Amino acid sequence: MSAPGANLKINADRLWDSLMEMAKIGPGVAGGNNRQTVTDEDAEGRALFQKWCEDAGMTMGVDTMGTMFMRREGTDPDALPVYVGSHLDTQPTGGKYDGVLGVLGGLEIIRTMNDLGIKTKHPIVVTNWTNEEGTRFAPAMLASGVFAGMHTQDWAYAKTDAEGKTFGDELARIGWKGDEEVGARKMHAFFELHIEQGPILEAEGVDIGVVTHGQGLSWTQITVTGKDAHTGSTPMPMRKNAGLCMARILDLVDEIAWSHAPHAVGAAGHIDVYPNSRNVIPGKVVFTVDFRSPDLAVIEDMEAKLRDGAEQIADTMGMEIAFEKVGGFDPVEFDEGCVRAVRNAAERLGLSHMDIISGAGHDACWINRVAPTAMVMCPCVDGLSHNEAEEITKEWAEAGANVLMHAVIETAEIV
Ligand code: HGY
Ligand code: MN
Ligand code: MN
Repeated sequence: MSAPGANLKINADRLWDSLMEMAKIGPGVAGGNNRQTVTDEDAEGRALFQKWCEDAGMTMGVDTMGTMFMRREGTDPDALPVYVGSHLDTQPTGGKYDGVLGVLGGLEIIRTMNDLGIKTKHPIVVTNWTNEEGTRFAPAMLASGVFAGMHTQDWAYAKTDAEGKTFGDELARIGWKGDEEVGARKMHAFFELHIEQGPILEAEGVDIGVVTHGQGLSWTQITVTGKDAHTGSTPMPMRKNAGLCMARILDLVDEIAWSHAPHAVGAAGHIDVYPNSRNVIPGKVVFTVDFRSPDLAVIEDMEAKLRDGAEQIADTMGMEIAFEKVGGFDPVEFDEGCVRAVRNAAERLGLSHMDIISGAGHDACWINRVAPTAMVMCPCVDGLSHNEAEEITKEWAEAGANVLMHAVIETAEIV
Protein backbone atom coordinates (compact mmCIF):
# COMPACT_ATOMS: atom_id res chain seq x y z
CA MET A 1 0.00 0.00 0.00
CA SER A 2 1.71 3.25 -1.11
CA ALA A 3 1.78 6.03 1.46
CA PRO A 4 0.86 9.57 0.39
CA GLY A 5 3.81 11.95 0.00
CA ALA A 6 4.67 14.33 2.83
CA ASN A 7 3.91 17.22 0.50
CA LEU A 8 0.21 16.29 0.43
CA LYS A 9 -1.40 18.98 2.58
CA ILE A 10 -4.95 20.23 3.20
CA ASN A 11 -6.05 23.84 2.61
CA ALA A 12 -6.00 25.20 6.16
CA ASP A 13 -7.72 28.50 5.33
CA ARG A 14 -10.62 26.68 3.66
CA LEU A 15 -10.98 24.34 6.66
CA TRP A 16 -10.89 27.25 9.07
CA ASP A 17 -13.43 29.25 7.04
CA SER A 18 -15.79 26.24 7.04
CA LEU A 19 -15.43 25.88 10.82
CA MET A 20 -16.26 29.55 11.31
CA GLU A 21 -19.20 29.33 8.87
CA MET A 22 -20.65 26.30 10.67
CA ALA A 23 -20.16 28.10 14.02
CA LYS A 24 -22.66 30.75 12.90
CA ILE A 25 -25.42 28.12 13.09
CA GLY A 26 -26.82 27.67 16.60
CA PRO A 27 -24.67 30.40 18.18
CA GLY A 28 -24.18 30.28 21.95
CA VAL A 29 -24.49 33.30 24.23
CA ALA A 30 -20.72 33.58 24.86
CA GLY A 31 -19.07 32.94 21.50
CA GLY A 32 -19.54 29.16 21.34
CA ASN A 33 -22.41 27.04 20.06
CA ASN A 34 -25.78 25.71 21.16
CA ARG A 35 -26.65 23.38 18.26
CA GLN A 36 -28.21 20.54 20.22
CA THR A 37 -29.22 17.30 18.58
CA VAL A 38 -32.38 17.16 16.42
CA THR A 39 -33.19 20.83 16.97
CA ASP A 40 -33.90 23.25 14.14
CA GLU A 41 -30.31 24.49 14.51
CA ASP A 42 -29.05 20.92 14.07
CA ALA A 43 -31.18 20.64 10.91
CA GLU A 44 -29.68 23.89 9.57
CA GLY A 45 -26.12 22.67 10.23
CA ARG A 46 -26.90 19.36 8.52
CA ALA A 47 -28.25 21.13 5.45
CA LEU A 48 -25.11 23.27 5.17
CA PHE A 49 -22.86 20.20 5.54
CA GLN A 50 -24.95 18.36 2.90
CA LYS A 51 -24.61 21.30 0.47
CA TRP A 52 -20.83 21.51 0.96
CA CYS A 53 -20.46 17.77 0.42
CA GLU A 54 -22.66 17.69 -2.68
CA ASP A 55 -20.73 20.69 -4.05
CA ALA A 56 -17.64 18.48 -3.59
CA GLY A 57 -19.27 15.76 -5.72
CA MET A 58 -20.33 13.44 -2.92
CA THR A 59 -23.62 11.53 -2.70
CA MET A 60 -25.62 11.34 0.53
CA GLY A 61 -27.13 8.42 2.44
CA VAL A 62 -29.02 8.87 5.74
CA ASP A 63 -29.95 6.04 8.11
CA THR A 64 -33.02 5.78 10.35
CA MET A 65 -31.10 7.36 13.23
CA GLY A 66 -30.38 10.39 11.05
CA THR A 67 -26.67 9.72 10.67
CA MET A 68 -25.35 11.29 7.45
CA PHE A 69 -23.01 9.34 5.14
CA MET A 70 -21.43 11.43 2.36
CA ARG A 71 -19.68 9.18 -0.18
CA ARG A 72 -16.81 9.89 -2.59
CA GLU A 73 -16.42 7.05 -5.06
CA GLY A 74 -13.27 4.95 -5.23
CA THR A 75 -11.95 3.15 -8.32
CA ASP A 76 -13.33 -0.10 -6.91
CA PRO A 77 -17.02 0.44 -6.11
CA ASP A 78 -17.20 -2.94 -4.36
CA ALA A 79 -14.34 -2.18 -1.97
CA LEU A 80 -15.50 -1.44 1.58
CA PRO A 81 -15.29 2.30 2.16
CA VAL A 82 -12.99 4.07 4.60
CA TYR A 83 -15.19 6.15 6.89
CA VAL A 84 -14.07 9.41 8.46
CA GLY A 85 -16.10 11.74 10.65
CA SER A 86 -17.47 12.77 14.01
CA HIS A 87 -20.53 14.84 15.08
CA LEU A 88 -22.06 18.26 14.37
CA ASP A 89 -24.32 18.39 17.44
CA THR A 90 -23.01 20.45 20.37
CA GLN A 91 -23.47 20.88 24.07
CA PRO A 92 -25.92 23.65 25.12
CA THR A 93 -22.86 25.73 26.04
CA GLY A 94 -20.50 24.01 23.64
CA GLY A 95 -17.48 25.07 21.66
CA LYS A 96 -17.02 25.53 17.89
CA TYR A 97 -14.67 22.55 17.44
CA ASP A 98 -15.87 19.57 19.56
CA GLY A 99 -17.05 17.10 16.90
CA VAL A 100 -17.25 19.72 14.17
CA LEU A 101 -13.48 19.59 13.49
CA GLY A 102 -13.78 15.88 12.78
CA VAL A 103 -16.69 16.23 10.36
CA LEU A 104 -15.33 19.25 8.50
CA GLY A 105 -11.81 17.82 8.63
CA GLY A 106 -13.24 14.83 6.74
CA LEU A 107 -14.84 17.16 4.19
CA GLU A 108 -11.53 19.02 3.77
CA ILE A 109 -9.80 15.73 2.87
CA ILE A 110 -12.28 15.27 0.01
CA ARG A 111 -11.93 18.87 -1.13
CA THR A 112 -8.13 18.49 -1.18
CA MET A 113 -8.30 15.19 -3.05
CA ASN A 114 -10.58 16.85 -5.61
CA ASP A 115 -8.16 19.76 -5.99
CA LEU A 116 -5.24 17.39 -6.61
CA GLY A 117 -7.17 14.80 -8.64
CA ILE A 118 -6.29 12.07 -6.19
CA LYS A 119 -8.10 8.74 -6.54
CA THR A 120 -8.28 5.88 -4.07
CA LYS A 121 -9.26 2.25 -4.53
CA HIS A 122 -11.70 2.31 -1.58
CA PRO A 123 -14.53 4.83 -1.53
CA ILE A 124 -14.34 7.37 1.31
CA VAL A 125 -17.43 8.25 3.37
CA VAL A 126 -17.56 11.38 5.52
CA THR A 127 -19.92 10.84 8.45
CA ASN A 128 -21.97 13.01 10.82
CA TRP A 129 -23.17 10.78 13.68
CA THR A 130 -26.46 11.88 15.26
CA ASN A 131 -26.56 12.84 18.95
CA GLU A 132 -22.99 12.24 20.07
CA GLU A 133 -23.34 14.56 23.06
CA GLY A 134 -26.21 12.80 24.83
CA THR A 135 -27.24 16.01 26.61
CA ARG A 136 -30.78 16.53 25.30
CA PHE A 137 -31.32 12.77 24.91
CA ALA A 138 -29.12 10.47 27.01
CA PRO A 139 -26.92 8.52 26.52
CA ALA A 140 -24.00 10.03 24.65
CA MET A 141 -23.02 8.53 21.27
CA LEU A 142 -26.61 7.42 20.76
CA ALA A 143 -26.63 6.86 16.97
CA SER A 144 -23.17 5.28 16.80
CA GLY A 145 -24.28 3.07 19.70
CA VAL A 146 -27.31 1.85 17.72
CA PHE A 147 -25.06 1.42 14.65
CA ALA A 148 -22.70 -0.78 16.71
CA GLY A 149 -25.61 -2.84 18.03
CA MET A 150 -25.30 -1.58 21.62
CA HIS A 151 -28.84 -0.16 21.78
CA THR A 152 -32.00 -0.99 19.84
CA GLN A 153 -33.46 1.73 17.66
CA ASP A 154 -36.80 1.53 19.48
CA TRP A 155 -35.00 2.18 22.77
CA ALA A 156 -33.24 5.17 21.23
CA TYR A 157 -36.43 6.53 19.62
CA ALA A 158 -38.20 6.45 22.98
CA LYS A 159 -35.61 8.53 24.85
CA THR A 160 -37.15 11.77 26.09
CA ASP A 161 -35.81 15.27 26.67
CA ALA A 162 -36.61 17.58 29.61
CA GLU A 163 -39.85 18.63 27.87
CA GLY A 164 -40.96 15.02 27.35
CA LYS A 165 -40.37 15.08 23.60
CA THR A 166 -39.02 11.80 22.19
CA PHE A 167 -35.86 11.48 20.10
CA GLY A 168 -37.74 9.62 17.36
CA ASP A 169 -40.42 12.30 17.05
CA GLU A 170 -37.89 15.13 17.02
CA LEU A 171 -35.73 13.40 14.39
CA ALA A 172 -38.80 13.03 12.18
CA ARG A 173 -39.93 16.60 12.90
CA ILE A 174 -36.66 18.10 11.62
CA GLY A 175 -36.93 15.94 8.51
CA TRP A 176 -33.73 13.93 9.00
CA LYS A 177 -35.09 10.45 9.64
CA GLY A 178 -33.46 8.57 6.78
CA ASP A 179 -34.39 5.26 5.21
CA GLU A 180 -31.17 3.27 5.49
CA GLU A 181 -31.06 0.42 8.01
CA VAL A 182 -28.76 1.39 10.89
CA GLY A 183 -25.60 -0.70 10.98
CA ALA A 184 -26.10 -2.24 7.54
CA ARG A 185 -23.07 -0.36 6.23
CA LYS A 186 -19.80 -2.30 6.46
CA MET A 187 -16.56 -0.36 6.91
CA HIS A 188 -12.97 -1.02 5.82
CA ALA A 189 -11.92 1.33 8.65
CA PHE A 190 -13.10 4.39 10.57
CA PHE A 191 -10.99 7.42 11.56
CA GLU A 192 -12.06 10.32 13.80
CA LEU A 193 -10.23 13.62 14.29
CA HIS A 194 -11.14 15.33 17.56
CA ILE A 195 -9.82 18.03 19.87
CA GLU A 196 -8.29 16.49 22.98
CA GLN A 197 -10.70 18.22 25.38
CA GLY A 198 -7.95 17.91 28.01
CA PRO A 199 -4.63 19.65 28.85
CA ILE A 200 -1.99 17.02 27.99
CA LEU A 201 -1.01 17.81 24.39
CA GLU A 202 -0.79 21.56 24.93
CA ALA A 203 1.15 21.11 28.19
CA GLU A 204 3.60 18.75 26.45
CA GLY A 205 3.92 21.08 23.45
CA VAL A 206 2.86 18.24 21.15
CA ASP A 207 0.78 18.78 17.98
CA ILE A 208 -0.75 15.31 17.50
CA GLY A 209 -2.33 12.80 19.88
CA VAL A 210 -2.14 9.22 18.58
CA VAL A 211 -5.11 7.80 20.45
CA THR A 212 -4.37 4.22 21.48
CA HIS A 213 -7.21 3.84 24.01
CA GLY A 214 -10.36 5.55 25.26
CA GLN A 215 -11.31 5.53 28.92
CA GLY A 216 -14.61 3.92 29.92
CA LEU A 217 -17.65 5.87 31.11
CA SER A 218 -20.46 5.19 33.58
CA TRP A 219 -23.58 7.39 33.99
CA THR A 220 -25.80 6.58 37.02
CA GLN A 221 -28.96 8.64 37.42
CA ILE A 222 -29.96 9.00 41.08
CA THR A 223 -33.39 10.11 42.35
CA VAL A 224 -33.62 11.15 46.01
CA THR A 225 -37.07 11.73 47.48
CA GLY A 226 -37.56 13.71 50.72
CA LYS A 227 -40.41 16.14 51.41
CA ASP A 228 -41.25 19.61 50.15
CA ALA A 229 -41.71 21.98 53.08
CA HIS A 230 -41.46 25.64 54.02
CA THR A 231 -37.83 26.80 54.35
CA GLY A 232 -38.85 29.24 57.06
CA SER A 233 -41.36 27.62 59.34
CA THR A 234 -40.20 23.98 59.26
CA PRO A 235 -37.99 23.17 62.29
CA MET A 236 -34.62 21.64 61.34
CA PRO A 237 -35.31 18.23 62.99
CA MET A 238 -38.48 17.84 60.91
CA ARG A 239 -36.86 18.37 57.51
CA LYS A 240 -36.41 15.79 54.75
CA ASN A 241 -34.09 17.86 52.59
CA ALA A 242 -33.38 15.97 49.36
CA GLY A 243 -31.00 18.72 48.29
CA LEU A 244 -28.83 18.22 51.37
CA CYS A 245 -28.83 14.46 50.77
CA MET A 246 -27.63 15.05 47.20
CA ALA A 247 -24.88 17.38 48.45
CA ARG A 248 -23.55 14.67 50.76
CA ILE A 249 -23.68 12.13 47.93
CA LEU A 250 -21.81 14.49 45.59
CA ASP A 251 -19.12 14.86 48.25
CA LEU A 252 -18.91 11.05 48.30
CA VAL A 253 -18.59 11.00 44.47
CA ASP A 254 -15.57 13.31 44.71
CA GLU A 255 -14.01 11.16 47.45
CA ILE A 256 -14.52 7.95 45.41
CA ALA A 257 -12.86 9.45 42.32
CA TRP A 258 -9.90 10.73 44.35
CA SER A 259 -9.55 7.28 45.92
CA HIS A 260 -8.54 6.06 42.43
CA ALA A 261 -6.17 8.91 41.59
CA PRO A 262 -4.50 9.81 39.26
CA HIS A 263 -6.64 8.52 36.36
CA ALA A 264 -10.21 8.17 37.64
CA VAL A 265 -12.61 11.12 37.49
CA GLY A 266 -16.11 11.72 38.85
CA ALA A 267 -18.72 14.51 39.01
CA ALA A 268 -22.39 15.26 38.39
CA GLY A 269 -23.10 17.69 35.54
CA HIS A 270 -26.86 17.11 35.35
CA ILE A 271 -28.84 18.18 38.45
CA ASP A 272 -32.60 18.82 38.64
CA VAL A 273 -33.98 20.11 41.94
CA TYR A 274 -37.75 20.06 42.59
CA PRO A 275 -39.68 22.27 43.02
CA ASN A 276 -36.62 24.57 42.75
CA SER A 277 -38.35 27.39 44.61
CA ARG A 278 -36.38 29.71 46.89
CA ASN A 279 -38.59 29.10 49.92
CA VAL A 280 -39.30 25.37 49.54
CA ILE A 281 -37.06 22.67 50.96
CA PRO A 282 -36.35 20.40 47.93
CA GLY A 283 -38.52 17.30 48.22
CA LYS A 284 -36.88 15.65 45.19
CA VAL A 285 -33.62 15.80 43.29
CA VAL A 286 -32.59 13.92 40.15
CA PHE A 287 -28.91 13.95 39.18
CA THR A 288 -26.49 11.94 37.03
CA VAL A 289 -23.10 10.80 38.33
CA ASP A 290 -20.44 10.57 35.60
CA PHE A 291 -17.51 8.27 36.50
CA ARG A 292 -14.64 7.56 34.09
CA SER A 293 -11.45 5.50 34.13
CA PRO A 294 -9.20 3.65 31.66
CA ASP A 295 -9.62 0.60 33.94
CA LEU A 296 -12.95 -1.28 33.93
CA ALA A 297 -12.36 -2.73 37.41
CA VAL A 298 -11.97 0.84 38.74
CA ILE A 299 -15.24 1.93 37.12
CA GLU A 300 -17.04 -1.06 38.62
CA ASP A 301 -15.52 -0.33 42.04
CA MET A 302 -16.60 3.32 41.84
CA GLU A 303 -20.15 2.30 40.86
CA ALA A 304 -20.34 -0.16 43.79
CA LYS A 305 -18.96 2.37 46.30
CA LEU A 306 -21.46 4.96 45.04
CA ARG A 307 -24.47 2.69 45.52
CA ASP A 308 -23.41 1.48 48.98
CA GLY A 309 -22.40 4.91 50.22
CA ALA A 310 -25.37 6.77 48.75
CA GLU A 311 -27.82 4.23 50.16
CA GLN A 312 -26.25 4.66 53.60
CA ILE A 313 -26.52 8.46 53.39
CA ALA A 314 -30.15 8.28 52.27
CA ASP A 315 -31.07 5.77 55.01
CA THR A 316 -29.41 7.90 57.70
CA MET A 317 -31.39 10.91 56.49
CA GLY A 318 -34.67 9.02 56.12
CA MET A 319 -34.86 9.56 52.38
CA GLU A 320 -35.88 7.28 49.51
CA ILE A 321 -33.25 6.70 46.83
CA ALA A 322 -33.34 5.07 43.39
CA PHE A 323 -30.54 4.34 40.91
CA GLU A 324 -30.72 3.92 37.11
CA LYS A 325 -27.75 3.20 34.80
CA VAL A 326 -28.43 5.63 31.95
CA GLY A 327 -25.20 5.34 29.98
CA GLY A 328 -21.83 3.75 29.80
CA PHE A 329 -19.22 1.92 27.82
CA ASP A 330 -16.12 -0.11 28.68
CA PRO A 331 -12.60 1.22 28.13
CA VAL A 332 -11.59 0.95 24.46
CA GLU A 333 -8.38 -0.24 22.77
CA PHE A 334 -8.25 1.05 19.19
CA ASP A 335 -7.13 -1.01 16.19
CA GLU A 336 -3.35 -1.42 16.02
CA GLY A 337 -3.19 -1.11 12.23
CA CYS A 338 -5.23 2.09 12.18
CA VAL A 339 -3.27 3.53 15.12
CA ARG A 340 -0.06 2.77 13.21
CA ALA A 341 -1.43 4.58 10.14
CA VAL A 342 -2.04 7.65 12.32
CA ARG A 343 1.41 7.47 13.93
CA ASN A 344 3.15 6.96 10.53
CA ALA A 345 1.25 9.92 9.12
CA ALA A 346 2.42 12.19 11.94
CA GLU A 347 6.00 11.00 11.42
CA ARG A 348 5.82 11.43 7.65
CA LEU A 349 4.60 14.99 8.15
CA GLY A 350 7.33 15.73 10.67
CA LEU A 351 4.79 16.57 13.39
CA SER A 352 5.43 16.12 17.11
CA HIS A 353 3.18 13.33 18.40
CA MET A 354 2.54 11.19 21.45
CA ASP A 355 0.33 8.23 22.33
CA ILE A 356 -2.65 9.29 24.42
CA ILE A 357 -5.74 7.83 26.09
CA SER A 358 -8.93 9.72 25.25
CA GLY A 359 -10.52 11.19 28.39
CA ALA A 360 -13.77 11.93 26.58
CA GLY A 361 -16.11 9.49 24.86
CA HIS A 362 -16.43 9.57 21.07
CA ASP A 363 -18.40 7.82 18.32
CA ALA A 364 -15.13 6.05 17.51
CA CYS A 365 -15.43 4.25 20.87
CA TRP A 366 -18.55 2.43 19.65
CA ILE A 367 -17.53 2.06 15.99
CA ASN A 368 -14.34 0.36 17.17
CA ARG A 369 -16.58 -2.61 18.00
CA VAL A 370 -17.66 -3.12 14.38
CA ALA A 371 -14.72 -1.86 12.30
CA PRO A 372 -10.96 -1.21 12.63
CA THR A 373 -10.91 2.28 14.19
CA ALA A 374 -8.49 4.94 15.38
CA MET A 375 -8.51 8.60 16.38
CA VAL A 376 -6.31 11.62 15.80
CA MET A 377 -6.27 14.38 18.42
CA CYS A 378 -5.10 17.96 18.34
CA PRO A 379 -4.54 20.19 21.39
CA CYS A 380 -7.07 22.72 22.64
CA VAL A 381 -6.31 25.90 24.59
CA ASP A 382 -6.00 25.23 28.35
CA GLY A 383 -7.51 21.79 27.66
CA LEU A 384 -10.91 23.47 27.89
CA SER A 385 -13.99 21.95 26.24
CA HIS A 386 -17.74 21.71 26.87
CA ASN A 387 -17.39 25.43 27.44
CA GLU A 388 -18.16 28.22 24.96
CA ALA A 389 -14.60 29.50 25.37
CA GLU A 390 -13.24 26.27 23.77
CA GLU A 391 -10.43 27.33 21.41
CA ILE A 392 -7.85 25.81 19.07
CA THR A 393 -5.33 27.34 16.68
CA LYS A 394 -5.60 27.10 12.90
CA GLU A 395 -2.20 25.39 12.95
CA TRP A 396 -3.45 22.67 15.30
CA ALA A 397 -6.53 22.14 13.11
CA GLU A 398 -4.28 21.98 10.02
CA ALA A 399 -1.86 19.49 11.58
CA GLY A 400 -4.70 17.26 12.77
CA ALA A 401 -6.46 17.33 9.40
CA ASN A 402 -3.21 16.57 7.54
CA VAL A 403 -2.56 13.52 9.72
CA LEU A 404 -6.18 12.44 9.27
CA MET A 405 -5.87 12.82 5.50
CA HIS A 406 -2.66 10.79 5.27
CA ALA A 407 -4.05 8.00 7.44
CA VAL A 408 -7.32 7.90 5.49
CA ILE A 409 -5.73 8.04 2.02
CA GLU A 410 -3.12 5.42 2.92
CA THR A 411 -5.86 3.10 4.23
CA ALA A 412 -8.10 3.82 1.20
CA GLU A 413 -5.11 2.96 -1.05
CA ILE A 414 -4.17 5.82 -3.35
CA VAL A 415 -4.09 4.71 -7.03
O1 HGY B 1 -19.29 12.67 27.28
C1 HGY B 1 -18.37 12.67 26.46
O2 HGY B 1 -17.28 12.24 26.77
C2 HGY B 1 -18.58 13.17 25.06
O3 HGY B 1 -18.17 14.50 25.02
N1 HGY B 1 -19.96 13.06 24.64
MN1 MN C 1 -17.16 15.28 20.77
MN1 MN D 1 -18.61 16.76 23.53
